[in-house]
Amino acid sequence: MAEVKLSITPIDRSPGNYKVEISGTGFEFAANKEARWKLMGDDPVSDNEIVDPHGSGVVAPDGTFNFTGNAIGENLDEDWGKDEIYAVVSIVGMGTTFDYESNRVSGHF
Ligand SMILES: [Ca+2]
Ligand SMILES: [Ca+2]
Repeated sequence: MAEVKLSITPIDRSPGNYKVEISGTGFEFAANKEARWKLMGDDPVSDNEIVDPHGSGVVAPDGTFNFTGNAIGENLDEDWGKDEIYAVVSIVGMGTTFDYESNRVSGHF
């Protein structure tokens, strides 16, 4: 089963900066296809897209991918109080676009 994992970790000695890692497994059906990723803020009414970072890459022949980006806390601060961030990975180039959501990462960014 296709699965996307998101992790957000503070960067040492760089206050307010975070390393974002998006990894996927089980994407054999999309081998060598393009995967575009973005981050979203989870909210009760409508989820907002995080402007940066975002990116794209290619799904490996074994159905995995691993993308990284840098985020500033200001962009991840999607909410008053605690923030809930998740990644959306879209597989393109297959006629239909397939979207996959990751786990939620909570924090005070
Ligand atoms: Ca929220
Ligand atoms: Ca916040």
